[in-house]
Amino acid sequence: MATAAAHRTTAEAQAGEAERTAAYEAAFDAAVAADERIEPRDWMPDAYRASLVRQMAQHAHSEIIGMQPEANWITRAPSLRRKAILMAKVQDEAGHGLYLYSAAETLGTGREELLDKLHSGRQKYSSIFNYPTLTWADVGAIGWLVDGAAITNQVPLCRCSYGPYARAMVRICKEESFHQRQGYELLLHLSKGTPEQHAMAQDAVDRWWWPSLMMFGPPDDESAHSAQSMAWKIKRHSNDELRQRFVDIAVPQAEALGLTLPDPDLRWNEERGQYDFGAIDWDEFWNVLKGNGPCNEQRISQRRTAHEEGAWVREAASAYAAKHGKAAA
Ligand code: FAQ
Repeated sequence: MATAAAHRTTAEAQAGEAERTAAYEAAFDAAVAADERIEPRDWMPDAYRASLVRQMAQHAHSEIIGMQPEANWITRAPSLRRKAILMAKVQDEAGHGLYLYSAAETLGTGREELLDKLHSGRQKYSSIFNYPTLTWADVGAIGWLVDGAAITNQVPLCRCSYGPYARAMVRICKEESFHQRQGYELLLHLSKGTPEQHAMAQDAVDRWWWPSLMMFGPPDDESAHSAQSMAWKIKRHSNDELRQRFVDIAVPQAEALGLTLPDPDLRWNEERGQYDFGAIDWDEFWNVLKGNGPCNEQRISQRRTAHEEGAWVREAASAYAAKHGKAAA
């Protein structure tokens, strides 16, 4: 008898739990449908939380790894003005990483854990940062194309259903917009400069164009996460939609710069009201994701070294916080 009663109690408790979860789930779905923000203390499906951590971590890692290709040129910037601008930009990227790691922390995942996953290759960062910056014009091409692609992808993230991520994106997009314009202005100067400078600008655009298109992720029919992320309103547009939007913005800008985009199939499609463009080399993209891009090893080893060399700063900050009765950083 006692055992039957115990079973009944367990079954009742399980039924009650399932009912509560269904009610939480219905409230979550209704909030997403009504375009309300999900906040850290709200109930959310485990898979929603996990997918957000995955995307936000990859985004944060991209910001801090993305400091490396341009930082390579700080000491060789051609003037004090250019050096100051580039330093400010690279510093901004560090700040973006911090906002995003902090936003990910609101989901219960600490920065140490995320950095550990980056350093051990268990989490990704954007494919674009595995390409080398060979000349000064690359700084311009990164600003114009890479930051331009980043803005196109990130403006819709300001309306992401998860509040802390959406709010972090507002400031990030404002700063990316400044970055994009500095790159454009730099390339304009080179393009209108000496024939050698023009050639250097063209060469940089030739090398950065296709990898920039790959930043938007695989084609829609190969994008594992898009359908669910769009249903949850984490993503508002598909990878291909945003890629097309970027191409349509970039073509007239290239004309104004006096530079050509390295795609013989690029042409206006009157019917679609959009530009057609050539086939992307997806083998190259997947290969870079697997770790075989030109700079993958260099980027990760430099990141690990920077982390190890910064250990004393973290220790000092923790000691200071302990001394002053604050929570350790
Ligand atoms: N690189 O199913 P999907 C910047 C992975 S901007 C590497 O389509 P999803 C600013 C993807 O994670 C760059 N991996 O994935 C800056 C997934 O793998 P998983 C960062 C990529 O999430 C400028 C698999 O492929 N921006 O840093 C890439 O729905 C200048 C299947 O893909 C963001 O992270 C890629 N390009 O869509 C800094 C924006 N694409 O996780 C310095 C936020 C896809 O299953 C200097 N993220 N993968 O192992 C997003 O909008 C999305 O995550 C996408 C990918 C659109 C990137």
